[in-house]
Amino acid sequence: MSEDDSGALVEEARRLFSGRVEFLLSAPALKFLPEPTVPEVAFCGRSNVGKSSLLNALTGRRSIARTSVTPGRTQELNFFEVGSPTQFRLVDMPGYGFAKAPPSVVEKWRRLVRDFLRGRVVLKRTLLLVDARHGVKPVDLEMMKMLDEAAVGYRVVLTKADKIKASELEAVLASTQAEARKHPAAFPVVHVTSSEKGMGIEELRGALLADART
Ligand SMILES: Nc1nc2c(ncn2[C@@H]2O[C@H](COP(=O)(O)OP(=O)(O)O)[C@@H](O)[C@H]2O)c(=O)[nH]1
Ligand SMILES: [Mg+2]
Repeated sequence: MSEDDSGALVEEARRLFSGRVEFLLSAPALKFLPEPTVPEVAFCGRSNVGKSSLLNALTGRRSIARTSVTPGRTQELNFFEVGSPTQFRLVDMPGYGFAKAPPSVVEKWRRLVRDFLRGRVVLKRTLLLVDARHGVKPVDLEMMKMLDEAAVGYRVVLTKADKIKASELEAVLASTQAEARKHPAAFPVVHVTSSEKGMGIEELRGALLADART
């Protein structure tokens, strides 16, 4: 894609995301999923990674997705529609890696997420969020493996980039990129974002729109 094209894409994405973005429904099990009528892009990551904040930053809204100080409470897939008429949906997947979750809760999470990833025909891409302060953790590797096995292409997105020094960010970006290259379904290019400072948000919006249209 030429630079002109990607500029146009970013602008189109900006317009789209500043228009209609609406919560559709919350699905605690697969039987509650909405009809697969439009493309979808899903978001996943450890609890507290900044998933809700990123969704809010992308849509330029303060609280389309609820940010929370009590991580690991929601075990649902939350669907948001973008565009009028709806062009695609964003899917907020339940966070993982929360401490002290009973095995039954973890198992329920695993089944819901795995079955969604494997069976959702309209799912175009997943964004896997990783806290820039921590880098890829064992639980993230498990998630990457699930995505690889479901053959769902994913982008690794570093969050909270404003929280660390530039030199540290460079190091974590390099190691995350190296990890991504080992995974067949992962994009080799890792995104760097800060929902707080707006860093990387425009580009990610453009990438999302391109993903939804693949
Ligand atoms: N400094 C900073 N803090 C962030 C950023 N994104 C999220 N946070 C904070 O991290 C915490 C968890 O964010 P949240 O979006 O609720 O995470 P979620 O559990 O993954 O949905 C909240 O206190 C947010 O304010 C960011 O880009 N920069
Ligand atoms: Mg959240």
